[in-house]
Amino acid sequence: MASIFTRIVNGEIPAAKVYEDDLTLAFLDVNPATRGHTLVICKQELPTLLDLPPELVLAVAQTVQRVAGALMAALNPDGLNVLQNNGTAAGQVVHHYHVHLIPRWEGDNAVRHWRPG
Ligand code: DGP
Repeated sequence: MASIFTRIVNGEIPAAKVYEDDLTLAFLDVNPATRGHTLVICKQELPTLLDLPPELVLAVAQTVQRVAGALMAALNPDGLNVLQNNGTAAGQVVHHYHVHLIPRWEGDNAVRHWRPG
């Protein structure tokens, strides 16, 4: 069965898309830790970082950098977390490779209280 993120890629489930290219997609997290919490995925359904070929590692990293810049420009946070979970034991709930971009403001305590999933 296709992952929930593959269903977003295919347009079967709506998402607030932030950026898209041939290999990657960025959209807002449905359970945001802070305002602007965004996920960057590779469109191909691969479970973890360890499963990606080098060209997809690069493509996702480039999209992460691009979207990070856009979030900083749009929301003017004090900082930005880039987080990524691999495997259930590490907190990964959706087993389709993705990177969390979480804008941070001084004193927000957001990630301490946020649990992925
Ligand atoms: P992780 O625990 O790293 O696998 O994080 C999965 C994230 O995916 C979690 O923060 C919530 C988000 N998420 C799950 N289902 C959906 C969905 O259908 N739409 C969107 N936009 N985000 C989702």
